[in-house]
Amino acid sequence: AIRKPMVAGNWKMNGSLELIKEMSGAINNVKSKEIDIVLFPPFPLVSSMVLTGVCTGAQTVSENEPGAFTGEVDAKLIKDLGAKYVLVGHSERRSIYNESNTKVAEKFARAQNVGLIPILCVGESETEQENGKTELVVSTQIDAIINKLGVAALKDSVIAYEPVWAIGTGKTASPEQAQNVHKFIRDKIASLDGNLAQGLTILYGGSVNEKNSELLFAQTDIDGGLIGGASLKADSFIAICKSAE
Ligand code: G2H
Repeated sequence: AIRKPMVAGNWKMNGSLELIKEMSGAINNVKSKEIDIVLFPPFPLVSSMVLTGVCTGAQTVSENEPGAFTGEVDAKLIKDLGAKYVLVGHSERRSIYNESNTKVAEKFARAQNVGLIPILCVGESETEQENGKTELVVSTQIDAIINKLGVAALKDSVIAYEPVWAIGTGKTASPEQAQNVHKFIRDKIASLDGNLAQGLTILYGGSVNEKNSELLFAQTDIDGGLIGGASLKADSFIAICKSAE
């Protein structure tokens, strides 16, 4: 493959020190040079995860510089703790915490400013999908970044396509369905910068498990996965990682 596969585990508001121990042990056992494995624990566990040697990311970040923003977390601090990645615009942040495309673009910019690699999450809702709006929604979400920062900003980033109707629902996009959207995303970016598009890692997320991961990851434009529920169980997560090799 031209692009190195990536498997990212988004723990959401789950996890514990015990789970870090169990999961890092399992991941450090795999020691695959062929795939990038990254875990996204809740903020209080970021340091502990970094110390295990497992590549670590945060689940969101403040768009602001340090200041009076009670409860928010500064990107520079996340970077200084040793994290490498940060999710921006996860659908739960967009829907539950009303993060707009504008705000997501600000978070993306702030993350890159301090040297974190943003993973931009995009995806359409069930109604949008039923109304044939998938490409429009995904396109608008990506344009929010390109319009603010230019297409070159996507070079040091990852995109995760997560159809909202497939998140935590047990419904997964079929490999063909997902491949079509991934190809749409890559072609869209290729129309602005071909090399950048060829090198861009695009992950699929939404009810990925050890049974469906292999076929999804086998698609030309799917470079790995963003895994929620199945990243909380070592057996499942390791099996998913191996299916990306
Ligand atoms: C989508 C995904 C991980 P799950 O949110 O970000 O979660 O695999 O549980 O659908």
